[in-house]
Amino acid sequence: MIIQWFPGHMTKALRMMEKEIKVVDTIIYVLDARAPFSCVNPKLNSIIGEKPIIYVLNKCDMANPETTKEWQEYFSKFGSTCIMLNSTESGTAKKVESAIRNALKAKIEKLKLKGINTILRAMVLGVPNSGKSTLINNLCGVAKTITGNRPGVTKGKQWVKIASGIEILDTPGTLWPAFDNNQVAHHLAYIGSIKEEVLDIPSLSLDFISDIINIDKTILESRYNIQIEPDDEPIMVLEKVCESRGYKLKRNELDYDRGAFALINDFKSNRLGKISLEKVADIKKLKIKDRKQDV
Ligand SMILES: Nc1nc2c(ncn2[C@@H]2O[C@H](COP(=O)(O)OP(=O)(O)O)[C@@H](O)[C@H]2O)c(=O)[nH]1
Ligand SMILES: [Mg+2]
Repeated sequence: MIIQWFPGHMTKALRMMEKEIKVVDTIIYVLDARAPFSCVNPKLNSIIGEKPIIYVLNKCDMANPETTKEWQEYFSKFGSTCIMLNSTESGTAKKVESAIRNALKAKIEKLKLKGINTILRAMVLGVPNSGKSTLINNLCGVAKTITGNRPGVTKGKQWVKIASGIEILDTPGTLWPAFDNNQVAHHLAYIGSIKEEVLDIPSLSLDFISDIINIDKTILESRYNIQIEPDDEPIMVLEKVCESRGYKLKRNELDYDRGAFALINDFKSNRLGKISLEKVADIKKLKIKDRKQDV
């Protein structure tokens, strides 16, 4: 299944980022820990330029902890730092705040010598559904202060004060016009970064079955109480899921669509356990070009 999704509002968002980047001191790059490499948007490289980057491996509660640790080491080499977060958990804000202050230490020191107490500005970037807004809400806590639109820029975009001297800008999730490869597009679809309406879920679920079996077939066996044989085609696995769950139509036919949606939703809702779709060792396999992070 070929996946493509780059609606017009994303081009608009990229333009907004291009404008705003001028007043930004650092980038907070939110990646879904389950597929961090696929979350790196090659379109953003030229916008970010040389600004320091704080990578956030978000949703780390949904990913394999050892794999996430490897990704943390990997991304630390490219950014100022890389932190692992569960943005739905309170108290994670401190990690981000100190990462910002660390990334901008030199600037703060320099201005302090001149007696200036500057405001540090960070722009939050990431693919749709990576958890940008959740992270910002967490950072704001109860003391959410909307500082209002900055003059001369698009309406609706707001800088939010998160701590003394730190302001953050949320941005709409952005993808890129053509996916580097179809595996990347599939990972983005599984983690919910691509609008469901443009996806053929029954067909996606077959690719998903084959990808999950490659990681560990017992994930599906234990969740659906089924037995997967080595030569089972994905469609046979889907049938087993439908049988086991009792997803039937009239005349006892299997309800394939229901089974397909159940599989995809179970992954999205973390009901299949902590799964990382990508490992650092897979980068060569993903054959992703045109990225700062390419090895
Ligand atoms: N389990 C878990 N869920 C998260 C985390 N961060 C965000 N979410 C969920 O992911 C979904 C998308 O989050 P949202 O902040 O709207 O993403 P955005 O599109 O990047 O702004 C929401 O259902 C959040 O509750 C996290 O760290 N762990
Ligand atoms: Mg959002």
